[in-house]
Amino acid sequence: MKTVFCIDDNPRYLRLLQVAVRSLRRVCGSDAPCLCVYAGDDARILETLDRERIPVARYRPQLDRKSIPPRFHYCIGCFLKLELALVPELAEEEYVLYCDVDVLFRQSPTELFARRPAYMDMARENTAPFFHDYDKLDYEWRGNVYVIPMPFPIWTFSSGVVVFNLGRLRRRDLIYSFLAFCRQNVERIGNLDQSLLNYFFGKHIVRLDPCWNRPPYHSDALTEGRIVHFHGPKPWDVGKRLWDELRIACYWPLRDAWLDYLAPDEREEVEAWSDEQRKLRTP
Ligand SMILES: [Mn+2]
Repeated sequence: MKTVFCIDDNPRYLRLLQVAVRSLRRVCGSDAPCLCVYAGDDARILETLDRERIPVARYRPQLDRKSIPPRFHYCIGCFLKLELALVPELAEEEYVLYCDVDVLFRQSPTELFARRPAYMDMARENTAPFFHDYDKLDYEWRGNVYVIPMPFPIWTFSSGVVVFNLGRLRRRDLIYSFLAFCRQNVERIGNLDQSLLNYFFGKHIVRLDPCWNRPPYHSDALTEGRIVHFHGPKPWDVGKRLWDELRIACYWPLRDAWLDYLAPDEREEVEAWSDEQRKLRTP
């Protein structure tokens, strides 16, 4: 099974991707199949991917700046994972392991590669179940209106690590129906790509063990985290007050483990990002 990552032109995503792939190769071997879906045009990024021997699929998303409202453009790259079923380079893949670039592999995800989800498998996010302003969402597709009742209370699955059944999404154009739902409901939902997956696929999502998507702020992330997900503060985010309460437990040792994958010049650049934040922080 291929491990798939998605980036756009944010240079910090590139740094995250490099560490994600290096750690994948350390635990799975240097020939572990992977693919980076890239929705940008920056020659320097392509050069770095080439140097790093990361295969690239250049892709123009359907959920683009025209169909996604401007207030989400700052993080528009997060929607890319929703379209993996349409990426030509993945047309032969029935199943893929999608990972956010802000992950660190600490053990081979052999168990994930063996999974054959009906639609998709994801780990639960450690949030309380919640309710939503809408008790149903509707959308129109190819002349019909569809209504999706919300599975209240909603237990959210994290979109940071997902085993996708791409074959299933391609069958009967389900992917196009889902993208119609996304375009028409992105303004009504809370949490971007993740909510779109949770609300549309609801009870079809099967739960993964939390060790496959462990945030560093869990007290047992060092012992239990097989894939650590820097959900919240990224490894250079050491200053922003907003995340003070998330830089706890295993954040610091896992940040060190992440930094250890960098070459000296790369590390210097990341430390400079951290210093910028420390300077901005007022006593
Ligand atoms: Mn993430």
